[in-house]
Amino acid sequence: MTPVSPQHSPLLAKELAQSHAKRSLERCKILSTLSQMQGGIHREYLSKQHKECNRVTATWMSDAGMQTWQDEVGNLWGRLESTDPNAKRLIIGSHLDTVPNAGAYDGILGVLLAIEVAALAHKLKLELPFHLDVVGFCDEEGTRFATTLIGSKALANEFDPQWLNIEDTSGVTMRQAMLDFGLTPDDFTKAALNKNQLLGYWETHIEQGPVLESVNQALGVVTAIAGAKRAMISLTGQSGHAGTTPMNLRQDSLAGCAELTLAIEQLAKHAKNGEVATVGQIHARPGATNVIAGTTTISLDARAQNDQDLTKLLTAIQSSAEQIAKQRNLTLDWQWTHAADAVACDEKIQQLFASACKFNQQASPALASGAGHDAMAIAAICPVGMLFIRSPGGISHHPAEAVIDDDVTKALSVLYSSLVLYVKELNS
Ligand code: HGY
Ligand code: MN
Ligand code: MN
Repeated sequence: MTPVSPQHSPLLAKELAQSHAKRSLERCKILSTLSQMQGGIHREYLSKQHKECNRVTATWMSDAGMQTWQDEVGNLWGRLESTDPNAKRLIIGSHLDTVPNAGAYDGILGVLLAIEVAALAHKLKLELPFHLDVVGFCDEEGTRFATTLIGSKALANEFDPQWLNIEDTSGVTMRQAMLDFGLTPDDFTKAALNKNQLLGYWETHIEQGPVLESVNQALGVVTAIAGAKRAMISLTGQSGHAGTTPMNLRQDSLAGCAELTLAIEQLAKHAKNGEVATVGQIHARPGATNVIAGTTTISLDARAQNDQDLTKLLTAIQSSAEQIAKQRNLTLDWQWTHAADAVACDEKIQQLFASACKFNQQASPALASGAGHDAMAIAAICPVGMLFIRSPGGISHHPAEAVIDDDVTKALSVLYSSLVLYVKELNS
């Protein structure tokens, strides 16, 4: 390996960028076939498809000259070693799990672009003053076990042992699913990283919203990631016969949850700073056409650009829930399932990405992220930065999720330029 010298220009040759970007898109398609749903993409934490995805992605990491391993909670790792065995670590990556009926790029493309950067650094014999560690997080979406950022929180030593008892919709606990996957559940603490070894965490991700398209830009540099809280809210009344129970004598939990869902929508709509709140799931029991639902549970996902606005919105939602429960003579149960504070991206990493964009004659519009990302959890142990790629139509968490090939080429070029500029900065 030769030290970074003039021939290591921060600019990647266009044909190299194009060929490696093309390969990352081909690999997104390959990974999208590792799905647990017919006719669509769905790969959840600790599924057989997750195991196969880690296996396939690890082979691509090895081809890129990396050592590979899987950690104690199922995150996949690849390392392009520094010549200095005691070097610190720069982590680049994203997540390999998906929502149900997902697109092919959310998370996945970020991991595969990180592998391409490592492959290029290896091919171009870029000498690294740090270990370049690529991570494929095991669970960012949090759709199997209600809680989320499981893999990244484990790195930050924030894996909650209570999670091991959470059951999925089939009644399988996380503990059992980890055992079936070949993990030792109680070893989760070993996945935690030593933050003194970390230089930073970079994540490339599709924007999943309309902003970059609205300014006709391929890339953007993320300033902050919205704070999020999730809860499961249950109202319990009285199950009863749909034909014989007069309307004025009912304690209908489903009607109560319906009223609360609309109240949640109105409270978020009338909030002032772009707050959002979503009820994505409703589960009525016993769930028969001719039975008044005794207990109904709805999911709540609420987000805001700062923690004060989020607290204000959630307080209003909680008091509305209490009011509806009282008026309808229902019992309210509120279970928090996830909380991630709003996170500011590191200024120096933002500047590095902006300089790299400039090297590549790219604008670098700054924007906040409404979507949550693993970077939120990693921010607890090192500086984080995110590079966004335009989402045509702002569509995501949907099969129509797309990227523009040339935008991916630009993202790879900027990511590679960032790496070379960062190496030069550390060597200077
Ligand atoms: O829900 C989110 O914001 C992310 O896509 N998991
Ligand atoms: Mn994502
Ligand atoms: Mn997502």
